[in-house]
Amino acid sequence: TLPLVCRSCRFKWSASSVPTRKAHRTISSNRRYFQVSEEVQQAVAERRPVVALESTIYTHGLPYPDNLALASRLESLVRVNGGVPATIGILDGIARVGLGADELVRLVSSAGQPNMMKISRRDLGFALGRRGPDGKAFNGGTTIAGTMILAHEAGIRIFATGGLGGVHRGADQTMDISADLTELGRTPVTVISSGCKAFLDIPKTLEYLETQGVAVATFADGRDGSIDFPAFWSRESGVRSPAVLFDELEAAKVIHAHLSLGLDSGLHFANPIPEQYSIPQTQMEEAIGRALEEALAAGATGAASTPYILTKIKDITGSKSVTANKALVEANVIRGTKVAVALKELEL
Ligand code: PSU
Ligand code: MN
Repeated sequence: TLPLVCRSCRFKWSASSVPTRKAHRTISSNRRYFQVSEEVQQAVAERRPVVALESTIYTHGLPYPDNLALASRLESLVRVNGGVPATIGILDGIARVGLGADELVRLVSSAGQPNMMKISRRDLGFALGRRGPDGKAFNGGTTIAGTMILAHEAGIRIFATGGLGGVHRGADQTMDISADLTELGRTPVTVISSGCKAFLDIPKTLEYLETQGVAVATFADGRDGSIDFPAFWSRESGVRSPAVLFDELEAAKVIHAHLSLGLDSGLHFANPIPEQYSIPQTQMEEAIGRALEEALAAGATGAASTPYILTKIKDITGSKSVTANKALVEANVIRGTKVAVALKELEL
C-alpha cells in the first residue's frame, strides 16, 4: 500500500515512521484503535477527492433500515460526483474511516443497542479503551466533532453532513455549547452543512465560531452577496452570513489558502436547503417550542439533549421535515464532493 500523508501537517504515516506532530502522536500511531480502509488510504495518498461522512445521523437520528438507505445513498452520491466516500464511525471498539458494505450494515443496525455510543471528542477514549455493559466492544456514531478528528487523522479535508451543533438557547444558564464548535476551532477540516437548526441560538453560535477562529461562509449561487446564514430547514435565519461563496471553485480557493498557511482551525461552509424543500421558520417555531419544553420536562441534558430534541421535532412535524432533511443532506454531499474535486484541481 502507498504511504499515507497528512495533507495539513505532511506527517507520513506508515508502520515504521515516527509521528512528528502533536496531532499524530495519539491515534494514528496505533492501528489497534484506528483503521483507515484500503480504498480511502489509496485515495488520500493519490490525492483523489475524498469526502468524509458522519454516522451520528444514522445511529442517533434514524431507525434501521432507513438509516442504511440514507448511508448508502450518500456514499453513492459522492461516487457519482467523482469522489471517494469515507463513512466514519466506531465499529467493534475501533475508530474506522471508510467502511465496507457489510460493516456499514453492522454499524447502523446496532442503533439503540446497549453497546452503541454517541461519540464526540471526549468519548473516544471510553469507546475504544473499554467494553460495553454487555461485554461487547462499543459501536459508535461519530458526531461532527468526532468525525472531524478521525477524518483529519486520515488526511481527509472535506466533510459533508446535515446540520451543525451549536450554542443552545439558554446557554447562559446551561452552558450547553456543542463540541462541534470547539472542534472547528482546533481541527483543519472543512464541514459543509445546512447551518444549524433553529432550536439553537444562531447569533450566539456565529459569535462563538468567530471567537474560535472558524472560517464561516454561505453558498449564494446566483443570488446577491447579502444572504442569511441558513437555519437548516429554512434558508432564512434573520442573521446575515459573515461571508458568501459563489461557487465550489471559490470555496476550494479559500480552503487552499487557509491550509497552505498551516492554520489549525477549521472551516464551515453552509449550503442553504434547496428552495423547494425549505420550510418557513414561522412554521417550525411552534414544533421547536414544544420539543424544547418536552426536553426540559424529560431532563434531557448534555449529550442526550440534541438527539432528544431532534426526535421530538421529527415526531411533531412528521414526513415534511424528514423529506426536507434528506433533501438537504443529499445537496450538501453533492456540494462537498464538488468542492473536493475543485480542491484537487487547484493542487494539480
Ligand atoms: N444537528 C442536526 N442533525 C444532527 C446533529 C445535529 O440537525 O444529526 C448531530 C450531529 O452529529 C452533530 C451532533 O455533530 O448532533 C451535535 O450534538 P451535540 O449538540 O450534543 O454536540
Ligand atoms: Mn451539548
